[in-house]
Amino acid sequence: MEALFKPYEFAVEQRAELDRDGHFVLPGLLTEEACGRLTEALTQIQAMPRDDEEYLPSRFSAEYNIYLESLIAHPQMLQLVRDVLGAEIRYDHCVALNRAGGNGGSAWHSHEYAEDDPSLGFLRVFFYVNGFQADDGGLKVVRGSHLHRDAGIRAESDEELLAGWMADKVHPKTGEALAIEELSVPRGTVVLMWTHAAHGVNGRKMGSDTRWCVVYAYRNPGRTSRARWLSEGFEQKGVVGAEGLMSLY
Ligand SMILES: O=C(O)CCC(=O)C(=O)O
Ligand SMILES: [Fe+2]
Repeated sequence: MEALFKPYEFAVEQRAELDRDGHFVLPGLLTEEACGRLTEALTQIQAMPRDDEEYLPSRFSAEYNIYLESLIAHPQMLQLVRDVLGAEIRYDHCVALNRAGGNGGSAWHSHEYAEDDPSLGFLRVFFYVNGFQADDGGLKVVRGSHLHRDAGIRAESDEELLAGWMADKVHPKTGEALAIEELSVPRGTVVLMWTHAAHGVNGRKMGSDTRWCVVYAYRNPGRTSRARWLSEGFEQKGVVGAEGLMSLY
């Protein structure tokens, strides 16, 4: 099996940071070989016709590319995910997040899963294959926002988020004021994020190259998941190593 990650540390301290902040950055974690293969895979996804409204090749990326499929159950992927979620995990989705020059980015939002049961986690694993600068397709976060476990965070701009959802809230663990943070990350970076974290994406500059990115999402079973994008055929396919990971419950 080809290595996916370089050596890294994800022990109790790092896990505690993820739980406190809502996200955790592993800079340059992807091997050079993995970056090459991912670029190839995401280029192929990007070239597929997306005239249908469902954007199937992006939203079901692993079903359209064998390398992306193989990462669902890559031993290093599963180890990292289990270090966060524990032994009982399910695959949720794999979505290509390529952003070409001029892409408008994404408004502020959070995602749903088991709002009433914090023991059920939902983890997003972002692969920022060629990284990004804050002002060029950069991911934005609000430390501590995930602890509110609010699936309904929505804002069109930083100002709207500040004046709206953030206005009357603090970091539930530290008591500190909430703040918007713009990340910049190098090539090969992996970002872990709890799904209830507030996040948004700055636009990609006109004339910039494409930001190659894919997200893999996993969760503790227990609830239905709105984002569970996999076809029945794919669930039944028997992806090697993913036995027991593909079912809803
Ligand atoms: O494109 C990105 O960097 C983030 C996309 C996003 O919000 C998500 O996949 O949940
Ligand atoms: Fe998101």
